[in-house]
Amino acid sequence: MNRPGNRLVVVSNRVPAPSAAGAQVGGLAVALQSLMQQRGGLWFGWSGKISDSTSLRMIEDGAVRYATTDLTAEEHDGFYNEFSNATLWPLLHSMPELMTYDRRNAQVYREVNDRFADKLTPLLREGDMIWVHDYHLCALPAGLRSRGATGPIGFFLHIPFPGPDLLAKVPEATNLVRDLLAADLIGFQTENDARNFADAAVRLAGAEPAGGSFVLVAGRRVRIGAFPVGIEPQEFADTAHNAWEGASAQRLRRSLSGQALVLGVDRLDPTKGLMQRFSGFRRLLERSPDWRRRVTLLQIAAESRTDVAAYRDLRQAMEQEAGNINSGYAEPDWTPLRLIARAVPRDTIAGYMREARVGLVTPLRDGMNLVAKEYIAAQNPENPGVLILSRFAGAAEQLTSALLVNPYDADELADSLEQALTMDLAERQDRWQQSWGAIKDSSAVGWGRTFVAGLLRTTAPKRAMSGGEPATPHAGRESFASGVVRHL
Ligand code: ADQ
Repeated sequence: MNRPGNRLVVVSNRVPAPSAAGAQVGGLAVALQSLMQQRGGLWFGWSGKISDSTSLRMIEDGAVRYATTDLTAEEHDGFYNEFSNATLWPLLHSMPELMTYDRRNAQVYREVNDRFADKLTPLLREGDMIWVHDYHLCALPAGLRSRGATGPIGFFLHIPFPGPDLLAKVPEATNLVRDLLAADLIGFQTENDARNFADAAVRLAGAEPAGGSFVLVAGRRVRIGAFPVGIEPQEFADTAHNAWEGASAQRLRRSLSGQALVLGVDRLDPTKGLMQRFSGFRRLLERSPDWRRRVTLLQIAAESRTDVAAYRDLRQAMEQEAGNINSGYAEPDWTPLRLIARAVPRDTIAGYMREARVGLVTPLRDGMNLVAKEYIAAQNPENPGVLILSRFAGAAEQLTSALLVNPYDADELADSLEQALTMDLAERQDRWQQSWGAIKDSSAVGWGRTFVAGLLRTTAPKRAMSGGEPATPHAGRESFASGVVRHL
């Protein structure tokens, strides 16, 4: 049932509508879905289908109303594959060497954002609170305002935000920063991302520091804050506990014949550092022959964005390097590296995580990285494994007791693998306790509630507010990056 007061309107590129084509129900969609089911509301975005139809498809499911629209083949290419995933994704991850840029794709991106604004505006009601998600929809806050939306608008970026020098590599980036500033609250995964955005807002988009975490834009106060995304830790722990005893985990265990399992679980994506991870593993086998036959790396890398050239190239390169490592080091009874290039069911992965002596999570750059938190939640507290985590993942700000590494440094990866594989029980337990302590009280739903409450608070003095957000026992952490704009 809809709560009285502010209806929540979530806008995201992919929408987990019950019958959406290609809906990818990841951790975040599940979390937002629980929040939406509790509050009721409208969820708007792309249907996942490609067609020439521009009409809206409406689906009611419990308290949630889904409104989706198709993309044309040209929009799917220019907006989704190109400008979102081949320009903004690498740019915002500070990997401009992977970036392609074409002004025409930037135009298609803007047209799709405008079309979303056109379609959404007539569905809006007085008092709605709009929450826009991620890099596909940076132009939407301004698009909605210019069509008359006056209610609270929040925006959350799930991926990192770079410094202003990098942003300058994409001519449209300045305009997108300006468009985002039409929101009332702009959220990021870490304080560093929030600070970078505040910096860009002031230097490139004419905003003025307004004390604390606020900037002033044409007389309006806009709040910029860090809202680290969480998982449902206890739920994941229970899933892992059960799955570890299930058939899949048992088969994996038998196949290892006592070898230590090192596990990587990622989307197959150039930001996840998969080739560098393989180099670190190769370095371990090269310089410490003792480990041969005693350790196996299982890398599960779900294919994604296969229409983008960099993703296809990465898959080929990974297959080649996995083949090289195996042909160079394998024994008749031992395969050092097992590579699976597809998604594996969530509970099966949870069971594998509990089995793994080492969780290898080494992105070159990552907004948060939920796999790191899932690995911690999956462990047996009596005999936990060790997390090796990239310093460049947002999760490293919270999981400081993991072995933190520079993913580009093959020797450091090999050192950390040895350290993890030989770590005594007391140290493993101590590190795990600290990591568990850092994640156990936050949750994905709590994260959503905290953002929504922050949005209501940010806009409360300006707009009448009839429905407050109840406090939640598992609130997500909220940090309005104290003095985020003070240093400017
Ligand atoms: P992603 O880049 O997709 O998310 P991540 O945070 O690790 O990265 O979330 C991936 C989710 O998919 C996890 O729940 C994981 O278990 C699952 N997954 C990954 N590989 C899988 C596989 N091979 N098979 C099955 N499941 C798999 C983006 C940002 C992140 C940010 C999240 C949430 O890039 O930085 O943490 O959004 O905000």
